[in-house]
Amino acid sequence: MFETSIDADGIAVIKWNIPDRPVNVMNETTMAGFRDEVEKAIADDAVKGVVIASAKDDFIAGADIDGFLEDLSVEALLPQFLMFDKIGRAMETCGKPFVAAINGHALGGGYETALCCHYRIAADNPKARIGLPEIGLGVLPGGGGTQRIPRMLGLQAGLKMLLDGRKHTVAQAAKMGLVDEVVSPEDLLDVAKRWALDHPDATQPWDRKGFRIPGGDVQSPTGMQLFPAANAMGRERSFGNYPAVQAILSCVYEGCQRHIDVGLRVESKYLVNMIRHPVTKAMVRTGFFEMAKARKLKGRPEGIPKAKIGKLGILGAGMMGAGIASVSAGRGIDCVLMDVDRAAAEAGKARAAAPLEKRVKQGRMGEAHMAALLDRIAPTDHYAALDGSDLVIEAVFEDRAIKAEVTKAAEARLASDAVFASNTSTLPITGLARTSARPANFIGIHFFSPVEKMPLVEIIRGAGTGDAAVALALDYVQAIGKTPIVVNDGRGFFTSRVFATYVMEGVALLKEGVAPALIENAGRIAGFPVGPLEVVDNTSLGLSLAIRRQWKKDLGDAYVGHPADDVFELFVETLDRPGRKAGRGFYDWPADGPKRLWPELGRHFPRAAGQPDVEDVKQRLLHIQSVEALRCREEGVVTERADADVGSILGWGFPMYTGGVLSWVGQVGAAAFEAQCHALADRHGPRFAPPAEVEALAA
Ligand code: T1G
Repeated sequence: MFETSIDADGIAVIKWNIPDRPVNVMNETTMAGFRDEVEKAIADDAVKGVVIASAKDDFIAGADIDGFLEDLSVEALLPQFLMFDKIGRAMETCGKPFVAAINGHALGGGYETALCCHYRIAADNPKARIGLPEIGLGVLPGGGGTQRIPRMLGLQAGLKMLLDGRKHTVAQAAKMGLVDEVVSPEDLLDVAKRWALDHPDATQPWDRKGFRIPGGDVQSPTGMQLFPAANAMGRERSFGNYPAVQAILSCVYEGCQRHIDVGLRVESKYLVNMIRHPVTKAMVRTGFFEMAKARKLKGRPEGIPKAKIGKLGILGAGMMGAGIASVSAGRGIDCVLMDVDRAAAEAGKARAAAPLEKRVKQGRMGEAHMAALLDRIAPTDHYAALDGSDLVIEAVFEDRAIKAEVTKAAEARLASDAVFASNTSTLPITGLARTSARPANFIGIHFFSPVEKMPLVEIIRGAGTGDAAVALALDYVQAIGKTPIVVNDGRGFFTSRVFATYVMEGVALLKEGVAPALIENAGRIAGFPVGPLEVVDNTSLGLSLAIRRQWKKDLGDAYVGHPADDVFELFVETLDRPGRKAGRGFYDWPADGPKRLWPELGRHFPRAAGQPDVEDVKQRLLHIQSVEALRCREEGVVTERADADVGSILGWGFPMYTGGVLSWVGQVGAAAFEAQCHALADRHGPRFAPPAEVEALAA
């Protein structure tokens, strides 16, 4: 686990090298081993100083997240963190200099180990990330981070770093003062040893007489101004959905008023509570493990060689087609961007260039890089240019006839193993594949807008889609650096179908006379990026109306109406308020000012006498989506809970504290969720009635 050596000058180097783990992680076993090495070095009179280093590519990746999903007791957890605190204080106060030689990732407890050293030297490794990302896992920097960072950076800068949870590059870390020096990788160990030799009496600032927190203590005027504001900002960002925000504020507020030894105990107790919290379990399971598995294509069909996408054809140079071209060319894929005529194709290429030009202006991309990327996008108006494409994605109008025409013409140019994909957001793939000469190579690859920003891609298997096409689609999504989920066919697939229920429920609430502001704020307080009415303004009421009408036409008598249907008709056909593009929908969207809810909403939907509680509205907006996701699971549209959870969080911002749209059922408790949904169904209609096997479907 540790390779310790002592050189002729008496400098001990303790190298982390945890066996059978891809990175160095901290758990009960490895921390006990580290404690033994540190205690030996401190006790050995021949040792004049100590360098903490790593034999792996990373330095230390922090606490062993594998253990976070176990149901550990306070009695099992607390001693581990108190032990780490003891090691850290021994390193700081034993009278020998400790230096951290940070060769790679130093995250969470890994960076906190470096914080217990008197000096931190980082190798200028562009891949390395340094920071305290714990809040992103639902926990807090409990290895001393909440006590040492504010004492090192000051309360305000310290709180910002702890609440941001960012993983910084070495350059950023040096600029912030998180590391003291940056050297070349080959010089790292020597410079670290030299520092230890040159600083035999090193001490930590907080161990020096008269130490004050830079910028003012907690009870100073600065501190007293800071915490109320920090509290309010914390609440505003999290609406209380993320307990770690409050816990971090409390650790800093309570711990930094006391001696660091006491502060560290305060912190350990908050950490243990956070590790055991259901929100942490949900965030770690979905936000760390499931998303990593999705990025690593865990569901990829077996035995199919990796596909290399050398050439991509894109049909339709509109916003989506241009975005697909931009992200694909950005990852080195040659793209043919086709539209009805050359001018339209060129306009599409210009559309693809726009976000890149913005990045060049911001200094985030070089001119040459942008030019090289754009050179990979070839605008065209003829199908022959598609020859040699490994994959073609159509992003033409949501019109079956147009899609059929381009499918036939494009397939005629493709090799037998090339794949044809539709970027349709709602039309069933199986139906579209009927116009394909090669249904086994026909698949859905559904991007989200804006393509450059949205991390999720939904891959949809039609009834005839073959494994080779699924594997190629997955390899393509991985190649462009996005996260895929794989779902089976159905109207609206998984994402469009479930997300639509959020919007529709918001409109149903409006129609019932619930205050529009209450609806919108409840959506945000539940954790969604924007309220349901704003979502439909952005995506356009006209589109919602058209989709609902298409469903009605396709389903005939099987169509189940929704209270929102006639609201869309009213707004689009009577009131001429189709949405944000027109400057008016449920909101007014003035060109020169902030949006505001249309003041006339109350005239069309008179305010109900008894307004629901915000918790009731939150529950309706969350549960309606989980019920629809359960139905998707029951119908086999999604077969893995992880696809539903990852797809909901990355696809439309389902709040991370829930763990995702299906995990939310588990967090509420399947029995309680079922009872609440039946009560909602009694009050608001059968759309809330959950499928029979809630517990099994949510598991
Ligand atoms: N615990 C357990 N496994 C980990 C791990 C960790 N901390 N970090 C990485 N792995 C595994 C990962 O699951 C994968 O396994 C393999 O290593 C490669 O990871 C007390 C409480 C370090 C930047 O948040 O950010 O410390 O899939 O594919 O893209 O205050 O992993 O191969 O089987 O992601 O090069 C804080 C989390 C913990 C760091 C590397 N630490 N890890 O990224 O490789 S909380 C973190 C990462 C804490 C203290 C608190 C990244 C990485 P497998 P990978 P990568």
